Amino acid sequence: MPQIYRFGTPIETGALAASVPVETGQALKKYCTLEKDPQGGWKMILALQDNDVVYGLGESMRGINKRGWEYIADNLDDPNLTEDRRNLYGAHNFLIVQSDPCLGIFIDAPEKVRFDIGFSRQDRLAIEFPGNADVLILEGEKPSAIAHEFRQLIGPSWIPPLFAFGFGQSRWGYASKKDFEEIALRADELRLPLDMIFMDIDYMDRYKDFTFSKEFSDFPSFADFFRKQKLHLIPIIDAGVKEETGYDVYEEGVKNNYFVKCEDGKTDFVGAVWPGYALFPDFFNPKAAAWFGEKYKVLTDAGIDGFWNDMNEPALFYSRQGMDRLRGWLAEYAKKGPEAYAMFALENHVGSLKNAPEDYRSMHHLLNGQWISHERLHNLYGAKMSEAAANAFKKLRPGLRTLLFSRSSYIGMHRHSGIWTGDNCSWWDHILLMIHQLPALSMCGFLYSGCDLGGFGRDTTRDLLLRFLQLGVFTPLMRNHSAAGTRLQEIWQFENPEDFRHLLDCRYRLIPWLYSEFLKASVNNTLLFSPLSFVFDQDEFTKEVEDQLMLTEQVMIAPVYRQNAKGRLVWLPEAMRKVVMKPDGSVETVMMEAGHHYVPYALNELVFFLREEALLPLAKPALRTADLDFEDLTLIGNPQGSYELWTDDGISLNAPISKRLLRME
Ligand code: MIG
Repeated sequence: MPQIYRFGTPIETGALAASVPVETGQALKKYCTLEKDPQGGWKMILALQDNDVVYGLGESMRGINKRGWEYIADNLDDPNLTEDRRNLYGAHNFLIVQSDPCLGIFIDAPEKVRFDIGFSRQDRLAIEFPGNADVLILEGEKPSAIAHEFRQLIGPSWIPPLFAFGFGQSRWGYASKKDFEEIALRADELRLPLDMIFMDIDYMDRYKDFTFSKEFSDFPSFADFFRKQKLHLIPIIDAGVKEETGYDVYEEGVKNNYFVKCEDGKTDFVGAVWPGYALFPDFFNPKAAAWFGEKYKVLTDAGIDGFWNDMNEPALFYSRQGMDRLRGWLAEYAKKGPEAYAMFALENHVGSLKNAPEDYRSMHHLLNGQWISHERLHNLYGAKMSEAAANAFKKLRPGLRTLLFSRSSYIGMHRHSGIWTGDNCSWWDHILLMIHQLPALSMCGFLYSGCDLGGFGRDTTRDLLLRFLQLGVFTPLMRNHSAAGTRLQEIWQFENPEDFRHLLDCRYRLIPWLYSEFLKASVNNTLLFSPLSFVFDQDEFTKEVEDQLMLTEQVMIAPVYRQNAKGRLVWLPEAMRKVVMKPDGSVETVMMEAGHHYVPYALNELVFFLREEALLPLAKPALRTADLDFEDLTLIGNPQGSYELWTDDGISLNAPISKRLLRME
């Protein structure tokens, strides 16, 4: 039986959708030792045996097995996703300890939580959480059962519109109409499947949310041009609202006290982000949330049906107070003249302006009639922004699904939004990072997710982009996105675009199946991606496999993530059917014995594995998801097998699902 152990008076986070019995926090002692720290927080400590594995933590660094590092839930905008990072953009405080018995642990608290998973001591799991927290404990026989139970408790994962499974082209820096038109044009010329074109911050008038630069003054007709080609423009919305007299969003927000305040509860908190000085909507105030949500109307009225919410940790380049502090310090420093470590002191003072803890501490929200510091609910801010948007869409686009994904997140947000995993780099290791994150995201309900394919920061290469796409073929969000200033990364920047086209064709051919499996995973609260060990739990070696994934219980993927490799070693826990989708459009399947194999995997083919009993439908290639024929399917796999295909209309909220049993005659 799931059980909540309650400490203090936790803030309502909305993470759980089901009601779970509550006991006093002290009763947690039956699972662990419990220590109180002088600041009022708690530390729970569990012993780890040699063979125990710890899974979970959604979007975080390191492996599928989280042992051997310390992770901190503290949503942060920092684009350096190196191995030693402790906190990323989202707080997904759920983990599964595979031990005897298996335990699921969810720390439901939107402030800082520290997971020391064998960092201080290899044989110990220590979780430090604040004085106000709900600790949910699940017991089960297997990790997969615990994951399933957790997903039931947090409620069904959000289902995006069908077009969101198409390919998306994006780049920070597209600013002119021509930039966007060019994408449609080139994709057309090269016959590249495409459904979405993303608009980054440069479509706005000086980074003001819900405005357009001069270039897009006739936005509705501009949007129409793409709609006619069955392409979806997906604009970005940032959390910070520019401080500017005459700007309606700013003025209305100030007048109605809709922005986050300083400690005094009166002055608006001002931080610098892309628009310069900016204010932050207080999404915890229902009126402010409804008001901000309404603002998407200028875009939905123009036919826009998808958005990405960015900078909602919220990211702070610096604050007005921080800049004042720096000025004071610099004046003093200039008087003194340089001393030892001068450069470090300077760098530290300037660098620590960014996302400064004292700024987050000074931000204040009025919650249930009481002023509380942002620090106490920091990890929920981005989720609340996306909830505001999702609620507004119900009115702005009644009965229709709207694509939405967010950078910052908290468990619970998975019921109305997806995520992307932020500013990765054009690094081979970041293919592996996505492989590690996908199953953990599934455990936390974030089924609609993906990374920036090709890598966001730094320069990509042709082979890296192809390898990223070979993984991206399987991730619900499949988007090529890159940062301004990096090497151009659209497919047409590279030789032999037909190799890329083939991978996109593979994706579109797989969409009926992928979408069907997505629906099942959402409705049945099952994992879309899981570690091999969740499915093959009799086999000890699979616990060590960190570069292959199960995508549903029937398909195994083993992407290549090393440069110049012409294939890779693959572990088959049982006899499986290797599927190769060849560049000429043919599909080769061959049974392989259980065991270790070197499997060739060329840049221009798609390789994956089916369990022996599995049957999988493939559609004919199409250039748009809307043109996919869900009736005209080829079946591959077990000649005696069957497949239940789930479909719906792909656009309506609560669309009825129809189920069709497919068999090879
Ligand atoms: O500070 O809008 O993660 O996808 O291209 C950078 C510009 C702000 C961060 C996002 C990235 C986006 C970029 N944004």
